Amino acid sequence: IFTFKDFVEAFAFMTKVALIAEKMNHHPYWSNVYNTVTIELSTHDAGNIVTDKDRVLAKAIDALI
Ligand code: H2B
Repeated sequence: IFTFKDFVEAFAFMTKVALIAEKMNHHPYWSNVYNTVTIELSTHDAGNIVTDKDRVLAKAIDALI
């Protein structure tokens, strides 16, 4: 769960994550309410388990913070 100052900051973060996700062809299950972004990472192709793809994406997301 990531919390930001306001919606603009939260959505700017989501935009950055979206570009990384698309580049990786690995897309998060997430939600946004105002200044909060909730992300749950799993690999659907592998039956919704956590794989190295999720770990790599998680690290890339954390590096944005
Ligand atoms: N994202 C996630 N989180 N898991 C996947 O298994 C996955 C994905 N597979 N993005 C990709 C797209 C696949 O469905 C497409 C067809 O490449």
